[in-house]
Amino acid sequence: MRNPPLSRDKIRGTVHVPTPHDSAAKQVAGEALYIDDIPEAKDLLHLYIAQSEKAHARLVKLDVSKVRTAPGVVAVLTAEDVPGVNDAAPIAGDDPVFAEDTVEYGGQSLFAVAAESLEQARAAAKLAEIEYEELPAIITVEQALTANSFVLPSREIRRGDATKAIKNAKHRLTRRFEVGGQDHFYLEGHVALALPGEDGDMFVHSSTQHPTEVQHNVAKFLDLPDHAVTVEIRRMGGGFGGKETQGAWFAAIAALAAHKTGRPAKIRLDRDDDMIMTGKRHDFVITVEMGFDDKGRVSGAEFILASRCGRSVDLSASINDRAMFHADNCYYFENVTIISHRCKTHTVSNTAFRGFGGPQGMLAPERMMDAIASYLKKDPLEVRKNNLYGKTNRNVTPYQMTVEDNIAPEIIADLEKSANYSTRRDAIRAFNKTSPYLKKGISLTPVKFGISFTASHLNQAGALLHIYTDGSVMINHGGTEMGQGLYIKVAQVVAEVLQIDIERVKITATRTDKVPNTSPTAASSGADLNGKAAETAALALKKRLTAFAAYNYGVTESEVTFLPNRVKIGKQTVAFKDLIHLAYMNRVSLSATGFYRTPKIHYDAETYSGRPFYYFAYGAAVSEVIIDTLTGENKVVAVDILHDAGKSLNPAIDLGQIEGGYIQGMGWLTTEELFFDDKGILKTHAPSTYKIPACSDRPAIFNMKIYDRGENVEETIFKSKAVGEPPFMLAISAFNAIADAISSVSDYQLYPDLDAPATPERILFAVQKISSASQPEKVTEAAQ
Ligand code: MTE
Ligand code: QUE
Ligand code: MOS
Repeated sequence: MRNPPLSRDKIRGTVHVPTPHDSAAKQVAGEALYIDDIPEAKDLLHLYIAQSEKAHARLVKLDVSKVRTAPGVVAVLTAEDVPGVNDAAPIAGDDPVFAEDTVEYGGQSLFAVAAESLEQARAAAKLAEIEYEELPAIITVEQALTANSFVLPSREIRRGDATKAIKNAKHRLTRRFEVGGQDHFYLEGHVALALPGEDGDMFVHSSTQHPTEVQHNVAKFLDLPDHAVTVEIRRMGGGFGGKETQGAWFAAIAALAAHKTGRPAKIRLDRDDDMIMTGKRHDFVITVEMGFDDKGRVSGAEFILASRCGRSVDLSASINDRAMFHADNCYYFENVTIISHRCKTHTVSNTAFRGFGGPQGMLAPERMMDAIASYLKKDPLEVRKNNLYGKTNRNVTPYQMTVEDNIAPEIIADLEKSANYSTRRDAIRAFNKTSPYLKKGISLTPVKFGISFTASHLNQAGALLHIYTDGSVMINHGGTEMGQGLYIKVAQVVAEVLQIDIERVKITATRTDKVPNTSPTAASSGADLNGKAAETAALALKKRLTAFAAYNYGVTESEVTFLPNRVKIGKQTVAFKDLIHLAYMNRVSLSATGFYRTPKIHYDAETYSGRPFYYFAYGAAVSEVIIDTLTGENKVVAVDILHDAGKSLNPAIDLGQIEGGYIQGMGWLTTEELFFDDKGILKTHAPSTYKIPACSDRPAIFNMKIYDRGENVEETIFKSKAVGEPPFMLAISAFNAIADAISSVSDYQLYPDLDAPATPERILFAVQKISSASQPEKVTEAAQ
């Protein structure tokens, strides 16, 4: 065998190297294919869904006969046409795809029209004769609490005696605040394309984070075994949690149309329909009471977290659990009670959204730290530091997990310094003294976010790796790509293990027939789980190739070394692709699967105790804002972030996640306001009334850094940490900075009541309230 060139010792795109997203150039050029870009077959049917106009009503009449005879209509699908089970819920079996006797939210699907064109389907849907008998509708959390309306029983975590500790504390404060929901506003709305096959088989392209669940739901809906249904997703135009469960409804409808007609069928929601029909982040009403000493150290804390779940369970159990698990954030609360109410309302069923309840839970202690600091006339950062988890004591969470990897103190200290926190805080206070209308505010908030699905069984993943005879490699795994860079990270892992350039590694669409029984790509664990599964597969092939090389060249296995794009075997060196070809000629299998399950985690869902998380991801942010006290207008002007990604798999991707997460969190807490009228109808269902951050809202000063001492103490994939969700919560600093700016109006004597999102309207109200309050806020000093 001839000697290959030995020129290059650097391989492109291995781990820890900033490597561009595999789709970036294609996305910019418009060449990346989404489901709606797949060339349409001549006989493709287009689907439109007719929606309920009432939040809660009995369906007295649903007559679709005029729809059936409308021009272009090929089929009309109602609950009666479902051959299997009329449900596409993830867990509880309570999400009918088509309404039966009653409707439980405005926008609920009544029936679907399949026509030659979307325009025809939409026009025909209007011809249905529908009569409702309206029933009393519960819309808000407060209404649900009054009516005892819950989708699930209330839950509680309790350690020590919080009531007593609060009573005995020198100071105590109570706060109530509302936290709004959030629409996912992915660029690509929900979409599914179903292609009928032989024997009743069904192939579905679905924009989903959970292809396996779509497969199960389509199979159940059509009364088919799972093996008859294949689901594929190459990429989503954003998911953010919104495509974890509810994409199944649309996949099921497209599949039913294909099943009934034998023709391919597509359903694609436009923006308004997507916003009206599908679930969002849970909004919460939160009450917190804390007792504390002169230093602001909390001795007792009581949280009541009540969320709007909507009409069905969806993932509300896990979401509200995660809210409870993050009500501590980075702080040790010795005596603590966390109560969670899961309210049933006649609104769309709320679902996963980046952070998965964590952001809502975490806002509670972060608001309280500032309220306490204001009350004690201290720097909020000092109060925070007085409450941080310790390294060896004061380090057990309310759910009995020991915080072993606490780097919050270091991250906070580094950021405080690099962002010039105290100097800027002083300068802002000086500015506010002389500026009558414009007021500035600043805040530093930390994040500690638990990594792993709290539903422990989901912490598993599989991968499939092929090497072809030309030395090119194909990797497939159970994770889905929604823009977060999972595919490139997993390809980097394979390139690293096999020591080959990333260009040799083909990343292929996620399909249920390649890797079965997958978990949703969620809980930020996509790279942790699928990266490990891919590593396992690559190591298996490497081991096989090593054994073959040793045998073939008559050396020991320890004399076989994988060098960049080549393999050293004894004294010889052969190109990777030549070794592969040789292995094939000698009948060595060049395909392997890999499997991974997260170790160490265990947790008792009944008592809320154990180790639900493999580890924590940390970060901290300083945000500086300016508000106009005459108009309520506001702007985040400067942001400094220090975020822990462990040993980052791909610093370029991770910085993108940090920036995107912060900005999305900023939108949630400042401009994005969902408004349901008193009949429960969503009035903000388009960008005209629902404001996500624009490019111009990106802070002019935006310093982001990955914590360079970061290294996962656990054996995660190349010591990296999950990064998808945690940075979202860094935006809490923007909200608190706004509150700080408002507080300046009272010369920092009062801390404002401010609900999220801090829209100009709310800021204006808060400013007015605080300026007119002549009395200090109502607080009770404990009798000593
Ligand atoms: N980034 C982009 N660009 N698009 C997305 O839809 N989803 C977020 C986060 N980052 C999302 C994203 C959410 S909700 C999660 S759980 C993680 O990515 C999922 O991907 P990962 O586990 O591979 O990080
Ligand atoms: C974080 C998450 C998820 C979670 C738990 C977390 C998540 C998710 C589920 C889940 C739970 C039970 C199921 C299921 C999904 O749990 O995204 O299908 O049966 O989907 O801590 O992000
Ligand atoms: Mo992310 S909310 O776990 O999809």
